[in-house]
Amino acid sequence: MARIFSGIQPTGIATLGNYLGALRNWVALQESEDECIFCLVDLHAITNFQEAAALREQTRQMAALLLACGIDPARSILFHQSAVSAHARLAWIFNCVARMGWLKRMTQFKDKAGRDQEAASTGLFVYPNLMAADIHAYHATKVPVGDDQLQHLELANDIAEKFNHDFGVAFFPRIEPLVLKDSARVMSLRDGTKKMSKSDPSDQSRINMTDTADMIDQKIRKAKTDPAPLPEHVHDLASRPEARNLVGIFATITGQTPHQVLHHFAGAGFGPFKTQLAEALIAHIEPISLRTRQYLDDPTALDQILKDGAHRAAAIAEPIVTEAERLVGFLSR
Ligand code: AQP
Repeated sequence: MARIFSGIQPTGIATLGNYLGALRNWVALQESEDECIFCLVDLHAITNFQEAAALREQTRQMAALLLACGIDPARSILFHQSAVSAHARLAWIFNCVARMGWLKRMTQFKDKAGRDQEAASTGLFVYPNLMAADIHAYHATKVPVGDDQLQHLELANDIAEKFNHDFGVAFFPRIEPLVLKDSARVMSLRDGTKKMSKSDPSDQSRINMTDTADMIDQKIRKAKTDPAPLPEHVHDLASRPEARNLVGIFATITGQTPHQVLHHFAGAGFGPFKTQLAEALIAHIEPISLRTRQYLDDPTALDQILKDGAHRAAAIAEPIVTEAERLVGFLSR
């Protein structure tokens, strides 16, 4: 049995992108023989400023959504990162193992920091070290990731290798990325070249997993497209990022291939396509949204699920990180 670790930032309400690219796969992973640990990475979330009250609400909201999607706390460990101090302690050690040059090569820092890198938090710069600590604190060996995170996983392996080499041990295992088939990359509804993001300033750019049927319908109707009809072949979507994105969403949410979707809609305008896309999304999202609200109606029970999860997570991470601290030369606490 291997251990799987994955995290999501409570930086807003999860989007259809988070759902199709990550959450839906996490639920499926619970069927495997592996032990699953799912973490609401609030330490990562504050690498960009969050209002304190909003962060608390977003963390509960994300927990409720994960449960509503089918994460089962009886089978998996679900908790918030700041509740287990092992993450921050190991991240500090890794800050001292990783090299500046390694971090400077991280493309996600460049993307997220934007033009004014000098104004980015130092936390954002060392974000990959914390991500490495999240995984290595559990000796997890499988991490479900999208393409955009592969570079961070390579760095996590480089850090582990250097740690093992520096201290003459074989303590941290190698991590394998779990590249999931059918894992979809969902793009913004306003710009098909940009990833759909929960922190995009425009709410019209995304479908939130808590949107009502009316909101979903309205956002899909207003989603950017082009004047040409839907083509017959998938390769004809290559230079039409918005159309390609909507066809991709349609295919993923209805369990078809883009080819099958185009076979049905080829030659038609976007009107009828969008109507059916909105219907399919509503049928999928509405029950999840309803269950999320039910979990949020009982914050005490929700907090208890996270506390239990943190307790179980700490029971795994504490001895591993304590041993890492001993190897580094810290006196025991
Ligand atoms: N648009 C997307 N399509 C497919 N997968 C996506 N993920 C995020 N957006 C898409 C996947 O969701 C998981 C959790 O992501 P995260 O919250 O830890 O960070 P992120 O990738 O930075 O997601 P956001 O929504 O864009 O957050 P903000 O706006 O706060 O930066 C990851 O597995 C990610 O690949």
